[in-house]
Amino acid sequence: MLPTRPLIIGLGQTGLSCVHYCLAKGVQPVVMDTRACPVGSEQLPEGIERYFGGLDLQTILAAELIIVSPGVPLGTPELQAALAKGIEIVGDIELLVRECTAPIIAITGSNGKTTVTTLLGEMATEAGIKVGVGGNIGIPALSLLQPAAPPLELIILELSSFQLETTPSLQASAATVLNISEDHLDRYDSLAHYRDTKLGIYHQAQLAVFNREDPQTWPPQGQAAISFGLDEQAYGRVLHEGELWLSRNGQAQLPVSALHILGSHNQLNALAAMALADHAQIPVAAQLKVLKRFVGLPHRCQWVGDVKGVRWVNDTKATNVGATLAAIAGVKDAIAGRLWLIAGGQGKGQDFSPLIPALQQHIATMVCFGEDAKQLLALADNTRAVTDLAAAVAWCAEHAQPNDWVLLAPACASLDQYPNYQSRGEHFIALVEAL
Ligand code: UMA
Ligand code: ADP
Repeated sequence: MLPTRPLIIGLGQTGLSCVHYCLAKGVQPVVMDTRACPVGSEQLPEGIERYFGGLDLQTILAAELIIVSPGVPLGTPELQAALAKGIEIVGDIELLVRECTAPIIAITGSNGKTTVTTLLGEMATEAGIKVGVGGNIGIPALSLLQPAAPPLELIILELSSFQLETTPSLQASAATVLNISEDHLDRYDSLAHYRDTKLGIYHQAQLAVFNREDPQTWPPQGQAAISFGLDEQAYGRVLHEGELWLSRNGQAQLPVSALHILGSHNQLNALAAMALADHAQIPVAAQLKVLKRFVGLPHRCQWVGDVKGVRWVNDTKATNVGATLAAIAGVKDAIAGRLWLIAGGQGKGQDFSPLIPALQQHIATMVCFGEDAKQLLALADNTRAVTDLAAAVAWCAEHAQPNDWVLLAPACASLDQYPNYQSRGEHFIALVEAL
């Protein structure tokens, strides 16, 4: 039950979906946002009480329930004051799970969430299941609750650590943490804090699906669990008819060569999707059909074009070091010439040093731009500073030779120079097309 005047903090996609949810429940929310003119304000229905340009402590402390957007940290002093006063603070995902009766499959991890969420959603659709897919993938979860539509049989949620912080009642049918590598350390005080928040996804889940190669993803002892990895166990890989196949309990299912998505990280993504799909009783035929046709998502190791014999690849979604390393590992064996890397932006407090071995072994030059370029430049000698992405593309176009590849995999968020990672990727594509 919602109180009569819930307070929504943060407009944007999530806040707007919460406004519509409250109105559908016959409740008038109050909206607050630190920005003077927040994204989404033009879509806010007239008559909704609003406070823009800062957080009003008096209104916050008078609230019975606060619904907070994922981008607003719980550590914000005004929210801490509300918690200290015993005011309940939840996120949109909590409202969804309190309401919906369909089983929920919940997916988190530092990287691969959107790929696995999309694969699983397509598998369910292929099997004729009425499925709703939402969450951090960019579809606010509450928009899945459509009273007029036939009820959903399955809900698949991509969840960020921010969303998990405010979802205490998630009791997923199956939940996975795909992998853990450094990210969002501007919001968490340590990697352990970030990891523990992610592992909250397993709380009261019927089945935990974990990455046996990454101990940071392992669920608590005693929880029902199944693993995926690159060896022969459970969901894994076997040698069959002279090549590697994805496998289930040692039984070959699909040759790795039949996948269009590159790299062993994407094989792990496929195996995680299979494990979750089995739990959701999605037939194997539907799983394999989707795995065979899936060509990957835009902005993730996306082939942009070949110009004068040089291949250009857009992996703007590599917003942390783990994703950049996965992208390099995924493409390196396919390259006859050299690999040029474009990186930089906001580092979010990450340690960039895990890039050093890859820079030494696989990269001709890393061309760096953006707010945290200095930290990247300090990693190795084969680095080069430029002012922006346009200059990076121009420099690589000048130096790369036929058979070389140029990879945009920034290891950083884009927000110092772009509204989001997509805009950075689209700018890159436009720059390459103009060469
Ligand atoms: N805001 C404040 N004060 C703050 C911070 C934000 O008032 O201190 C306001 C902003 O002005 C904004 C509003 O809060 O108007 C909402 O911001 P939001 O950042 O929560 O954005 P949404 O549009 O609601 O998008 C969110 C997720 N954003 C974040 O977690 C930062 C989207 O994930 C998600 O797709 C969407 O909900 C739907 O569920 C994006 C993301 O970057 C893709 N996620 C991070 C990631 O993947 O690494 C976690
Ligand atoms: P997320 O939604 O978690 O950001 P995506 O599927 O959008 O994940 O992929 C984001 C980036 O992470 C891409 O750049 C991709 O190359 C890389 N990536 C995808 N899957 C994995 C994985 N399993 N391990 C490491 N990196 C990955």
